[in-house]
Amino acid sequence: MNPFKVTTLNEFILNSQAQFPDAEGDLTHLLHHVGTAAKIVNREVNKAGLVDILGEMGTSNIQGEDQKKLDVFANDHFINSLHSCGEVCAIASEENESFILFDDDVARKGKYVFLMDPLDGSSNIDVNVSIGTIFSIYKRKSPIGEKATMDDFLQPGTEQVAAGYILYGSSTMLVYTTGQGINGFTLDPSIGEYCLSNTLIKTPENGTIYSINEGNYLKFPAGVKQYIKYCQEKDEKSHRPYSSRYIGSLVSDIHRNLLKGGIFMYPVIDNAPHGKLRLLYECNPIAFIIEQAGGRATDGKNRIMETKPLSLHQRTPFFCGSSNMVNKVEEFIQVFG
Ligand code: AHM
Ligand code: MG
Repeated sequence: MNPFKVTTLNEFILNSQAQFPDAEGDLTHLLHHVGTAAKIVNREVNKAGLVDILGEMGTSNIQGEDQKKLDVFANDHFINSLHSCGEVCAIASEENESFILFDDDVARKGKYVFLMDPLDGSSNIDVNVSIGTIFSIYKRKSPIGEKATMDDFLQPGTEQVAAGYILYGSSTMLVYTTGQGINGFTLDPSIGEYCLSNTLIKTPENGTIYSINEGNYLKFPAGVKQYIKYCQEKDEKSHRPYSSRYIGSLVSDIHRNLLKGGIFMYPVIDNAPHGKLRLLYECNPIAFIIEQAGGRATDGKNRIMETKPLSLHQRTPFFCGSSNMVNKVEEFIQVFG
């Protein structure tokens, strides 16, 4: 192996495209734009403490949550960048009630719809804790050349053609899949390029980390409470008690567990009877990544990616990570509810 060989994201996606002689390069072009938009968001995230971009915008998004200025910047920036790329006919975002239709001649010919949470974990921005962008890409169902429709977005996760996340952490990473495994790229700020750092990531079948907001313990279903007890019990063979780790930034919690092995859980709770996380632009893309790494993602009973979406901002309970850990929590849910 040549120690000086660096594979950049753009080189990697071009090489990947070359394996499919019929590919027209449009997804490659789109992924390139995602990477570039994320670099600019990363620049703003990094200097957030220096300029007046921290703090609340004074408006709320459609879910009644306060919007932070960086949320708004990331949302606007991804929308504009993906519009200019010409491969996307419409975008759905956590920050916008309805989808955004690109109704010009070029974009109407775009083959893809793009769904995103432009800046997830935004309550962590002000305190300099890692945040992320999550994205999901589908081929449109509506005829190319016409206006995109809601049905283009309400496809099950199994139809995703690509998905990924960007982690704005101690270093910035882009992790994505097109269904041929997952690869991770670390942004080298000195050259401004994402460099391949994690090839064909596989997550351990058994992990020793459980991630859940235990402050909600009293509101959890009985099966989840019993599983947490199981995680805390001593058993040398299964390396219990497990460690509890919870950042409150989905991308960061998932990324850590992906590499180390673990389970992330956001169940239904009394005041969130359908769970908190959104199916289309949080759970489905993460589920695609985790499955490609050999893990599992379910709502406690059913595979997340097979859920038929009914609305853009639909929420779902979410259990995701090392396959044997997800199997185990499902057993508890089946017995105790
Ligand atoms: P957001 O999209 O408003 O940022 O909320 C999503 C975040 C996830 O990143 C994280 O897993 C979860 O909400 C944390 O929720 P809680 O604070 O209820 O534990
Ligand atoms: Mg979010």
